[in-house]
Amino acid sequence: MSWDQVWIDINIATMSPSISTPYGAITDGAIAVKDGKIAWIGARTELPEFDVLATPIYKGKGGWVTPGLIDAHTHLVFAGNRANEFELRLQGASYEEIARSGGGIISTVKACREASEAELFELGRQRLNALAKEGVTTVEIKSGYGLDIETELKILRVARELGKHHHVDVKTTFLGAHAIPPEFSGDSDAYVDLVINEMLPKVVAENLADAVDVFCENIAFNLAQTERVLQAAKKAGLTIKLHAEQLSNMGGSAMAAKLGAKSVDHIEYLDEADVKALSESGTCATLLPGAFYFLRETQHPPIDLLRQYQVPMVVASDYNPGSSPLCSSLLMLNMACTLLRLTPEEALAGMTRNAAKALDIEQQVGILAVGMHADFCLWNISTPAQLAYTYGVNACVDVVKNGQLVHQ
Ligand code: DI6
Ligand code: FE
Repeated sequence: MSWDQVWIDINIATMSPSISTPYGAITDGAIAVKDGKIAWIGARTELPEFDVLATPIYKGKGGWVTPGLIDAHTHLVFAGNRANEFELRLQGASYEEIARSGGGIISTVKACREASEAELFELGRQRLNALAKEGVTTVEIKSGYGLDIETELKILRVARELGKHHHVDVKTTFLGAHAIPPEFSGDSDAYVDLVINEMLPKVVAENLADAVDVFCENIAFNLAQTERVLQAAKKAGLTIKLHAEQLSNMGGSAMAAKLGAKSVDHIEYLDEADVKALSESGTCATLLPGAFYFLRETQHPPIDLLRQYQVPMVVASDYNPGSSPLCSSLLMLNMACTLLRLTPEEALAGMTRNAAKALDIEQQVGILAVGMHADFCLWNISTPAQLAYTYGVNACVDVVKNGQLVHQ
């Protein structure tokens, strides 16, 4: 066998559903990499003969290898911060009150309109580095803090550039319908027209987005407006997803599921009929424990129903300055368990296998199996549950992206 590298002295949480052990685990395993892909994976004792002198061999000191983590929902390109609103909320104001009085998303929009592409790039790069240090190898980044043509395109260009200049793969999502900008206050339909007729065609022409998202909520866009945007996105050949059922049940999830959305995100207020709709359409349910925590939400997403109907659960950071200023994927694994009551295995699946489904990249990443990208992390842990159990001492030892050892 001629391989580019071989990993031994490792345990492997493959997260593959075709291996029946918890975490799809292979203890005392080995991985061989060739041309950026996994060429062989299995028990060390079954590793075929190979040229040990000509092949770099990496020893994992008995740690665990997992698929590279995938943060499938972030808003990490933004300027400014909202610490002042954090203080207001601690004095009693609600997130919705702040949003209605021109703060909230709109205050970040002002900062983003003023920021240069270079400034946004540098801010995004630092945040991407923080996620990468914790083993994230793929991230989704949304626009939505521009709300005018120029700034929406600017944010998406920055997100694309980040992907080109960083080992972390970036999937971009156009979220022009995130909030109603002040210029269109009182005429949200006209803003939706702008999103559909002017922004979207430009986004498509420049190939700036892989998907389209909408914030369907009583403080943002109603069901009919949301459907118009998603239909237009589908027509343009983009995948669709939705911020839905975060603060109330607007029916967005069921509608998006019917349109074939890849995921619906937040979903604290999802009901059983909605869950059924997701399971019928194969739509993922993205849980965002950081926003749940930071907004001190008390309505829990219906985890038992999602399990019952076998809807793939995704866990993501929702990293953003308003509702989840927490730039850590590992922290989300912990919160998904402590706050939302996922098992550590479900949480890890939510940041690997299921996150890949939500981003439509499950043929390449998300599990460790022959033919998949060699995209994995080595952790200094003695059991995979430790990833969700503890937080603060970063156990990520090595990251391999497309067969390349990343030095960070
Ligand atoms: N839901 C959220 O939690 C974020 N966007 C959204 O649609 C919040 C964005 C912000 O407050 O800046
Ligand atoms: Fe979000």
